[in-house]
Amino acid sequence: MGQTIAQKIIAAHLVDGTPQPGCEVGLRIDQTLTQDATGTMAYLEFEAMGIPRVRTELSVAYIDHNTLQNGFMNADDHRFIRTVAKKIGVRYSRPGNGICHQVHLERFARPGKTLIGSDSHTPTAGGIGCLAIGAGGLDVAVAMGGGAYYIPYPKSVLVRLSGALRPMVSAKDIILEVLRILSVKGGVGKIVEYGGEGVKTLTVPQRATITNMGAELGATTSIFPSDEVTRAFLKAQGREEDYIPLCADADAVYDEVIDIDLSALAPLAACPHSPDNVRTVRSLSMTKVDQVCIGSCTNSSYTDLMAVAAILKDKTVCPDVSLVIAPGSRQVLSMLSANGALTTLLNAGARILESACGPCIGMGQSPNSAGVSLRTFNRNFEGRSGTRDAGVYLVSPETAAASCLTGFITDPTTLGTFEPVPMPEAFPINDNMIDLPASADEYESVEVLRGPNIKPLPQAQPLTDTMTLPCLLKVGDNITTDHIMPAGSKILPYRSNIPHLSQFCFEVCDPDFPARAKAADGGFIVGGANYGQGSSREHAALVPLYLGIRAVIAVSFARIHKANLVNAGILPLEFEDPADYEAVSLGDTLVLCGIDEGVQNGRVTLTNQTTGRTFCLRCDISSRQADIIRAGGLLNYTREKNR
Ligand code: MIC
Ligand code: SF4
Repeated sequence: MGQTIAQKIIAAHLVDGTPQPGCEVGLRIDQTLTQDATGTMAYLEFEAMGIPRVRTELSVAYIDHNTLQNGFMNADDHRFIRTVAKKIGVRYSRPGNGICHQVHLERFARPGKTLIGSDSHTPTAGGIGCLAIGAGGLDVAVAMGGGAYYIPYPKSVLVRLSGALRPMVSAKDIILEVLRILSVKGGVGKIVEYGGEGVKTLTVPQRATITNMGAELGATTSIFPSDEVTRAFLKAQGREEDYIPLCADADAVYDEVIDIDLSALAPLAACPHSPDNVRTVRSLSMTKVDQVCIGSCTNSSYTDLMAVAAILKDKTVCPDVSLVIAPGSRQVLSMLSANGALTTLLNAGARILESACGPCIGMGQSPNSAGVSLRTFNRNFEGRSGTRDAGVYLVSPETAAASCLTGFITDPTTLGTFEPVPMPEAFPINDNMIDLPASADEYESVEVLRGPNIKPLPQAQPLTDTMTLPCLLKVGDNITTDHIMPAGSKILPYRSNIPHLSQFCFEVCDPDFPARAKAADGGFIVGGANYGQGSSREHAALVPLYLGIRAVIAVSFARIHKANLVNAGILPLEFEDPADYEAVSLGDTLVLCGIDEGVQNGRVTLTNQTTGRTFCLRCDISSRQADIIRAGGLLNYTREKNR
């Protein structure tokens, strides 16, 4: 039987397990990336493992999330990451050099390689044919140390593209269409592959927009073939030698096939507050707009911003609208500056932000009260922008640009046609903002500089066979890691200070939760379907651990968060019958029985002491994960194994 692209890369990197659905497989990891909001923790964890130098082919530390530098905390964290990276053998992409996924795509990602990153949008590199997966910081630390990365062997989905996009319809509209079809839960446990005749009409940055937002499907990753378009992009980035061709076998078998005719697509928007709440832009044309933000790892490439410049040329942004633009990398920004497009954007009234995540993660530019914000980003979860009652719409750069001129959500195809922006044959290459690590002879003398904001990691409690504890929080479906552990300019600087972060845990859902949890001295969280969707931040597990959470009982989990719970030593349990979710209320006393065996055989009994009802929970973890839970988390487990 033929193989899919992902199956080929997995087979070439398999170090443990059986490659079939339902089994867990361990993969050798060629490359890792971290960003600063998750990186501090990942490097502290790497240090705690006692391995002196990284053992990957390439590891890069990016600084792109925490760049406001309000107070000393961010600057201290940057300095820690810079010095620790130098010591342990990691390249360091300085603040200002760009967003991790954009820079990695430009300078490092390679077809056929495996990459894990402590950021959920690591699959961006799937646009170049790399098997790129988002993971918690601890998993990245283990991979940096040469350990395997484990995933449940995924099912495969083929999205078969035909035709070509009409002018002013863009890659963002393709992935929004996939989200409309599959929903934010539709990709869980699956790898989404793109194929069909339409693939060759898409550039690498367009492909990367699509694989980037595959994270919003909950997919393990998304991947495109590596073809002549890939070769041309690598050549333009001065690294044609990184090219290898890669495609699925003609007789590859997929679990699911979705057909999309690119020529039939219209501009789409994801409406508040979920990336799968998709409607046509045309149907939203009466919606008045307060803010437009262009950028993020989804849509801030050179061609994206050139398309925006073409639309804004010799025009002025509507007076009611604030337009901000964050170019994805210094390479992009310098190209816009060299060819005059930056002046076009400035003359139109754009406010230019540094090449970083910025408003995407609530680092400034929160919309006005009840404001409508159009963003070319990938997430529009409630409160993520920093304004709780704002409505964020996710759109393409073309729709964003058209709308900031009219002040209403505007279908860009109504503007007439513009010359398509060609892909450059050669990008200007300048890696002087990527510092190389110390050599094998020098690294021992490098001093790692730490700031006072770095606090110790919380420790998991030993597992007991029975736990009798209260339900400290009950939440609904599709709870995101932004609900569990919000980010934003007030909170993000404390990513290496779990005690401080804990005050904000579940702030959007129930601000009393942290105090209640502390007073209770241990308890459980009950959640609905797709609990923990969104980011890879392991803080969404470490902070509940610090607050005494011993198990999360949910209808179902998002992949990365479930792994992070296990890595932190928290039991992830699922209702065998989803209807039993209704049988637990906030404050009920819950008794979990048979945990010792349950982590091994997959079943734990729950008795609700308050109501007298008893029912079954699934403990759907691998035997490796059971050992991790027993050891009190992945760090202890890895230390024990390395002893
Ligand atoms: C995000 O987009 O939510 C983030 C911020 O990039 C996160 C990582 C983090 O929380 O630091 C992600 O996507 O993993
Ligand atoms: Fe940064 Fe936003 Fe991309 Fe996350 S989604 S990496 S915050 S740009």
